[in-house]
Amino acid sequence: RIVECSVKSVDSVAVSQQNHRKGLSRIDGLSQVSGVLGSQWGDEGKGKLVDVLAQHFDIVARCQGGSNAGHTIYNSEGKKFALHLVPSGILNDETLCIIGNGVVVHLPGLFQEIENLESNGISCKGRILVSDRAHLLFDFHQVVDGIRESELAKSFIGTTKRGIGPCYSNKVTRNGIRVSDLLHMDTFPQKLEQILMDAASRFRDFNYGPEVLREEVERYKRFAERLEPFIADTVHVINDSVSQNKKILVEGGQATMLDIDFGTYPFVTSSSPSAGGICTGLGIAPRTLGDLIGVVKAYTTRVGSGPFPTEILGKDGDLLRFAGQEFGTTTGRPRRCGWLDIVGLKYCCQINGFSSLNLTKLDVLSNLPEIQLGIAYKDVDGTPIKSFPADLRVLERLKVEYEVLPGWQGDISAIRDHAELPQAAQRYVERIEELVGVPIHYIGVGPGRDALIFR
Ligand code: 2SA
Ligand code: GDP
Ligand code: MG
Repeated sequence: RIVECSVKSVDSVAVSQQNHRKGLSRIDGLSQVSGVLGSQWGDEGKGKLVDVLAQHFDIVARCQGGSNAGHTIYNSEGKKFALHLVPSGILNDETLCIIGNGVVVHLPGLFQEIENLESNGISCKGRILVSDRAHLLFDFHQVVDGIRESELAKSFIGTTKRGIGPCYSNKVTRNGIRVSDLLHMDTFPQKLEQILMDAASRFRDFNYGPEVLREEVERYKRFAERLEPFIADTVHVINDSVSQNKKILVEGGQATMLDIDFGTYPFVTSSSPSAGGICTGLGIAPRTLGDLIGVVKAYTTRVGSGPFPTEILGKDGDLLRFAGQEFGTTTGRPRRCGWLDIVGLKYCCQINGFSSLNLTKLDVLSNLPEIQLGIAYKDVDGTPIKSFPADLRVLERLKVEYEVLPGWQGDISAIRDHAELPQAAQRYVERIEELVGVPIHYIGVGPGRDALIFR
């Protein structure tokens, strides 16, 4: 059920139907357990691809991150939804959405998202499951996130201040509170008091009184009742579904360049948005994993601090930001913009073993006189850098070697056939494929569901 696009002429009807058929065969060919992962610094357009593919999957599952993620999708009437915790399969009535054990769950945010969806006629009852192993992210984690950022002063990370780092810290310190703890309200207050005390002993600016604790416990008693029908052993649900031959699509949040291990540490998020995070965040065995699609924007964006070798500063960067409407889906922050970084992309492909790529926002590059591709890194002394550097000092001072390609003129957003794209746009797509060695099976030419060229 790929949504048909609005068409204007008989020719475009034929092209659209052909694209539709190509899409069906591409999607039908995807493995039983497939994944969609970000391959830059996030906001590549993962939500849109997941929404399109979800129509052909039984389950869509999130495995890491939390409400720092912002996935923008549009329904077939063009209504916009910004999702943070709820998987992007929710617009498809028959898809079960799972929030896996690797996710950190802010319940007030989740309920707000559910209310917003339901007020727009999207039923969530019985369609969202939250892992009993997932960790709870409390409001105080968000406060601590803000305090940590202030402490860092000029070297702040530029987090979304959604409490992600502090919540994963509790998880790893082993004093976190999990969703299953909501089913034991007798011990919950003591556990909550312990992590509040822990935070208060570390941060002078963080304080809580007995009144705050009491109110929070009462609030979570109500949340516990409300969440109960959503709580499940999702490890069992997913593995059971695998044995029943159901199709499962994993939706990554953030991206490999923000991965706690592989990203530009410490300017990263606190989870594993790369392939490994699927196994640990859902309880899926590695050999069960099939196709992984890397989502890559036709240029690069980054929100928050940290190295960005191909960044375009000044007026040209601003032009790209406005053309691509590059503002954070969660925080509204302006995103930094730059050219596509092939070195970084190859590194991501290596780590994740992508079977194909979805190149998104190609339409945004229209009408530029020329387009640059960052194809190699060199150290300040001119020595070629062979792999993506771990060392921030190297990353910050390296020189990028660019290949310059001709741009194309005109609007490409109504095109639904690769062969009908301007020659220069086709060349751009093919050159990326050549350099990276992974086929581009999907090309985004607009934000809507239908604005996708299948190859
Ligand atoms: P955090 O909040 O601890 O995960 O922040 C750590 C770094 O991870 C980056 N990060 C993101 N980067 C891009 N998009 C994200 N989601 C939102 C969106 C972001 C927004 O979809 O636009 O609205 O600002 C996201 N989430 C985390 C973050 O910028 C830090 O660099
Ligand atoms: P995600 O976090 O990877 O899901 O991406 P975001 O939703 O944060 O940001 C991607 C933005 O680009 C959203 O506003 C999408 O609606 C939009 N988008 C996705 N694909 C395309 C595309 O091919 N062309 C254009 N113009 N916009 C797109
Ligand atoms: Mg986003």
